[in-house]
Amino acid sequence: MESHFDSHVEQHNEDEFQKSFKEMISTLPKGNSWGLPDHLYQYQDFWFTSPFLQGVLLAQQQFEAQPTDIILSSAPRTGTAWLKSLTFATITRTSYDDSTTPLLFRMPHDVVPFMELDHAHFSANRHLGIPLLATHAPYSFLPTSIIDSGCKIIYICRDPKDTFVSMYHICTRYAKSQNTQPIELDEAFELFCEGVSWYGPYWDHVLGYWKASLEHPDKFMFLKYEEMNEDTVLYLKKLAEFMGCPFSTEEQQKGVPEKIIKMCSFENLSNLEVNKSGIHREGQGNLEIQNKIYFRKGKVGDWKNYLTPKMATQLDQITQQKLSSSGLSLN
Ligand code: PAP
Repeated sequence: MESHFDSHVEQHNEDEFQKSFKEMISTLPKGNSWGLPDHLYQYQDFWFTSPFLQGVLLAQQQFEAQPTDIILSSAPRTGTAWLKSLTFATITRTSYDDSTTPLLFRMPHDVVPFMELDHAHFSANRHLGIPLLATHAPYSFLPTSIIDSGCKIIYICRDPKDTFVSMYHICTRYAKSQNTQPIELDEAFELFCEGVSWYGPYWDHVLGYWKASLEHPDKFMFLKYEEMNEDTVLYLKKLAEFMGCPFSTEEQQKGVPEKIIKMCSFENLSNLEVNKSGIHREGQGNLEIQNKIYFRKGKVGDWKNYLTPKMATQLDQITQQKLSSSGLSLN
């Protein structure tokens, strides 16, 4: 059955929504743009750019989750594209192999859509039996239908130091591609520490999902980029089980998990022509970005090449303070 979210929103409602959104956003606290064309706006304790906030609020009104949906959640720069490619390749492994998968000619963000921006694309995937939908929305912003339907949620997080360094780089690379003035590292660092970053404060984003995962362990899988990197085979098998499509003994003997991991590796994906020369969201104004900007190094601990020991200690202290008594560690 076609859901309300899948169908076109009536033009009148859409116009009304945009009008009230425009009015509402003009009243919000405005934050630094990190050198990008869009400012950040603070709404209910989190910072968003306008198109993403609009997308989250629209999804809250319209998205009707189904119990079989699988939501991939993450704060920006924590491993979303990697998680998308691994889950997509695992779910579609009986339809495609490593020589036919759409991941060879579409970048991961074009293969698994974002709730905030890609409604139509998701319904097409769902009809094809690919129930994966991604979001950067904080837990408290998820549409109630996601919580009520009991659908599964996979969250990935990352050491805040590497997350910050990755975020700083995507902003400077994007600014350079647009010939605008990139933000300085020190300024970006202060903003990140203060929580003024995309979907930040980063720690609050992680904690929202962490607490929810403790309350509903059967519905949540909580991953860390570093642990996935350390033992990808183990975590891919766990992911497959969690998604309801475990690898059979025969598949394991044939090395199917290892093949998926190789295909989705940073080295492989970043060297594909589509990810070297393709454009993401072509023609969508400020959302348009070169695919290659998304792929940088894919390493754990690259922060050591950018942060001074003082900066690293400062971030670690914030992390310790924010996560104290949560039972979660991030570095
Ligand atoms: P997004 O918020 O822009 O979607 P996201 O995919 O969550 O970003 O994270 C990007 C990070 O994952 C980048 O890290 P880096 O800046 O430290 O290098 C990116 O390089 C890394 N990444 C992308 N693809 C992969 C992959 N296949 N395996 C491991 N890391 C990856």
